[in-house]
Amino acid sequence: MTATVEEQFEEVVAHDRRIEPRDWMPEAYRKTMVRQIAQHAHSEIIGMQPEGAWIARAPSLRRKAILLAKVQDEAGHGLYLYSAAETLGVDRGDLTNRLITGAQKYSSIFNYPTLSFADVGVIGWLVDGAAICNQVPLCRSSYGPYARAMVRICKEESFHQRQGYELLLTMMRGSEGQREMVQDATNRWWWPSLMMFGPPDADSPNTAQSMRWRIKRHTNDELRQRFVDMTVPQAAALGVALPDPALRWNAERGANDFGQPDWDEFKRVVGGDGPCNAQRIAHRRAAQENGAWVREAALAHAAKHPRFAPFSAPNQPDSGRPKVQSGGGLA
Ligand code: BYC
Repeated sequence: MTATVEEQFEEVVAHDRRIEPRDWMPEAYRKTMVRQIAQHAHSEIIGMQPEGAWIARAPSLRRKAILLAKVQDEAGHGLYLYSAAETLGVDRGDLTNRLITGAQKYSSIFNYPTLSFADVGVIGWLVDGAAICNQVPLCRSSYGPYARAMVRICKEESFHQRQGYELLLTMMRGSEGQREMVQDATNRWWWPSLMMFGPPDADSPNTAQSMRWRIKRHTNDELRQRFVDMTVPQAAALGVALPDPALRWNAERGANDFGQPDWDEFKRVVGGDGPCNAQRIAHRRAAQENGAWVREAALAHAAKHPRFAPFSAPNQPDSGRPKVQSGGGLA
């Protein structure tokens, strides 16, 4: 008896193989993937802003070059992720509109301000550290294009985390004022970093289904615990205190106990009412509007020279344009 498409889908997921763009998938799976990948892409693009604000004020040419490279990597991550989303039949222009109209979310973490250059180091250490914890398991996510994008992204995130930690180590060897800046930045970014993993499992409406589909490989709370356990010895080596009086080693569990972030604050920030939400969206909207002429020029050029036209996404209706073969010739 031949298997139904549903059975084939379940079989692929159950055996840890990958769902590819041309495979049949349940509509709810497709929607979940679009939601998660788009949110992730938006986070990378909005995430350029807090650190980007320090490029022109970096304290040395070396620090400026490192920061510039990191922020450029984030743009690249956004682009791989929008490409992965397009394999599901959505259009990146439409996704950007959904971001700037508030119809789609981006990570809460990027709605906090960067007040000193120590924030650049702490973002690398804690925010990229949390991103690595969350994203390494996503390299085994069931949707092929997302899992593959994640492999490269994680390699780059690892460089980002090291650059942040190295900056902080340098500052901690500096003046008393520099050590205070590092401690202050750690105090401000610690709780928002814990929020990056999403709400507690009991309040996470999407986790159970995403785990069944092997989109997510661990729950929000499991990853948050892993992040805390990974970060505690790093903080000790650096000589900074983590601002949580409840944080202590629990020998019985073989893990750290720790306090809960302010989940009301999380809801406010995700709902659009964080310290920098309006500024982040206004900046992104201005970039989209100011770049309109570039997109128009690119489309006009592509219309005149069809071999430069973008590929049509497999799940989209054929655009009617001549197809480009892998060798570059027209089909
Ligand atoms: N912020 O049921 P849940 C980076 C939403 S960028 C805002 O647990 P799920 C970097 C969630 O979307 C890293 N919203 O959801 C870049 C859902 O809302 P909807 C970004 C959040 O999807 C530049 C609702 O709350 N990483 O590393 O099962 C510089 C309920 O949540 C947040 C990713 O995007 C949040 N923190 O799990 C430096 C990773 N948390 O859509 C660094 C990929 C939850 O139902 N994404 N929400 O209305 C994921 O792993 C998962 O989507 C999440 C949430 C763990 C984030």
